[in-house]
Amino acid sequence: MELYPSDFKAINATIGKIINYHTGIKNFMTTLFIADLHLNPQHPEMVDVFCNFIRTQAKDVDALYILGDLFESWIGDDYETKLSRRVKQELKWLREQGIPIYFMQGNRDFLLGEQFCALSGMELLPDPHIIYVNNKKILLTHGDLLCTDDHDYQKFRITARTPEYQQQFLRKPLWLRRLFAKLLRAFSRYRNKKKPKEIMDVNADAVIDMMRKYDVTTLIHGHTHRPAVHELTIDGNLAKRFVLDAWHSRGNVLLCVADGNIELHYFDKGENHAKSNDY
Ligand SMILES: [Mn+2]
Repeated sequence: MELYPSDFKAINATIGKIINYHTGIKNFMTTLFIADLHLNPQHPEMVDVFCNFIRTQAKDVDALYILGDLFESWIGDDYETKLSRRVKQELKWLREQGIPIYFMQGNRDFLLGEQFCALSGMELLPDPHIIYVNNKKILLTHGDLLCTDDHDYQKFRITARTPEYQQQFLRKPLWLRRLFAKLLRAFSRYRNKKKPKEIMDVNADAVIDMMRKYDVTTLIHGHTHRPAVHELTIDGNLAKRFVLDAWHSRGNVLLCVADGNIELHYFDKGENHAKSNDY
């Protein structure tokens, strides 16, 4: 009888499953968090990094959380592009491997809705949202809600998140939506350049208010593109705020591992779990 490498892999996987079933030990106890990938057709190399991340790092974990701005822009689930099709296929593949995928909308892709989520095997989460990982209570948010010093943006956010605004926008023809998104992006880039840098970060009181409201000592978010672990004290308790980085020229993922530790890892295409020192 001749055995092929793929046979060995299948046998190994089966034996692993049998052992895990009988011992009750799972060999994967890791939850992944990513945000701010800003995938767009102008940077196909980052789409490759994402696909490679899905096929390697994400395929053996407990769950994958995408905390917003997966796409640089999103004008409706009915607008399919080469990029959105590829991302959908990758996510669907991951879901078929048994990995639950959760998606929270960002400020760029807040129109990504139930339809795309269903087709790609993702569950849509509200923002903010509480989860429990390895008995640790964690609050998840994209991060833009915390930037309360940016009054113009918060005003726009309230309007843009109403069903009326969204329905009205989604009823427009695709060419008009595309044009609108382009103009909006140009305006926001121009405005953001003029805004002081502090305004673009989270407001310290907004962070404490949200963590107190949800009674948590762990918060994970993205949006600001300022990766860090912030330690703070809330009502006498030590709390931590984990901030993800954007996927500028490489990917990054927060790993919540079995012992409750949360670590940030950077990686390029083909590189797995290359731990970074700059976090
Ligand atoms: Mn964002």
